[in-house]
Amino acid sequence: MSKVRFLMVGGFLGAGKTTTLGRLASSYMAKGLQVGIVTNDQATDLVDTHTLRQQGFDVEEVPGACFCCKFDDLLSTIGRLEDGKTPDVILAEPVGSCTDLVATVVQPIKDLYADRFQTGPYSVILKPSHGLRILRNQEDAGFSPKAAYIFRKQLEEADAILLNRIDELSAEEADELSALVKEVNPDVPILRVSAKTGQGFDRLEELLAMEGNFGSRILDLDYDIYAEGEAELGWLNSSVTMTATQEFDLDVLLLEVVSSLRDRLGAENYETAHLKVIGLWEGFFGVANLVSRDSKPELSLPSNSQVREVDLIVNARVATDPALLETFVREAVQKAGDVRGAKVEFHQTQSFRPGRPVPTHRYATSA
Ligand SMILES: Nc1nc2c(ncn2[C@@H]2O[C@H](COP(=O)(O)OP(=O)(O)OP(=O)(O)O)[C@@H](O)[C@H]2O)c(=O)[nH]1
Ligand SMILES: [Mg+2]
Repeated sequence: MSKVRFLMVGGFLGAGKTTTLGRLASSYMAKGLQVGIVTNDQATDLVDTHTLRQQGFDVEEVPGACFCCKFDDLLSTIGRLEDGKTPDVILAEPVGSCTDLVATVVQPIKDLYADRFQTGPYSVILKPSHGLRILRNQEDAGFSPKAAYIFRKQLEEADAILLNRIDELSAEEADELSALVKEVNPDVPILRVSAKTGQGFDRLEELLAMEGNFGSRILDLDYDIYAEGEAELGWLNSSVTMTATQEFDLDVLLLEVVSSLRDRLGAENYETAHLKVIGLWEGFFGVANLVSRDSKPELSLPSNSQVREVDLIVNARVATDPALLETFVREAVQKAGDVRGAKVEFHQTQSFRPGRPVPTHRYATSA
């Protein structure tokens, strides 16, 4: 039996992992390959799972904690993707505040499941907005030194770094980022890509097809700093239904919710790592995002539709108190409902600070 290619793409919150996996999945499928995608989050109600499913991909999720702490769930979830099918490629997206994935996921897969998987390079996406501020050691990096520590560690363990959003960067910024990455991980290949436009993806696919002993940069990691850095984030997943008597523009609603949250959080100087809202109704869907305090809210996937009713899922990762974040999200969604004369029903809201990661396995040396 041929082995399944296991490709995990990491990177900080809002770096472009889901966009990258969607683009890779489309390209592999166009070449006749069967692809399964595994998403991951600290809670349930994942915008990413819905976003990728709505695009027609075969997706299963590992909710409740990161892959490293739910290693057995990761394997059983991949098993569900294999149910009645024989995927050629499994694409896995870890939680964006997670690191030490080589020691806790790649190494155990290589060692314990060598007969089942062939592991490709572990690539990590560099998010330019926070990357420039953190790697330059700017005072206004937006996150504390502990969160910055996680950001650097993510880059340090990568087999390849994807310098994303190249469509927006000047040549000088891209050169500076490449030089800063080299200080963290000197020998790593750096690919300039745009998950949005597809620029650089031919080279990325060539890289991901390479054979070799990947996943061997095992980190020297202080789990206290890691845990404290993660716990500085307020994490919120919320599901809501909005029902109006008159039709309204779904995309305008999605952008309005993200924009009003941006204003509210920005006024208090709370740094956003990623704020995303998906609206779903009868086969239509749209997604709006905010990836940092100083970026513009954007409609990453427009629905181009008018609706009277919509299911909304809000996922927010912001450096603030989770209870406050929940208040802000409730108020923003309620306000958007009120101006449309809509009934707003909150179904489930989980808001918390991520707990200390306790990996199922941790390989101190390369197997
Ligand atoms: N301009 C531009 N925008 C991008 C690019 N890649 C991703 N984005 C946007 O960045 C935002 C975040 O992208 P995602 O793919 O959701 O990021 P992620 O890393 O999966 O985020 P989390 O799962 O929350 O950690 C979305 O608004 C995307 O449209 C890119 O290459 N260029
Ligand atoms: Mg994602």
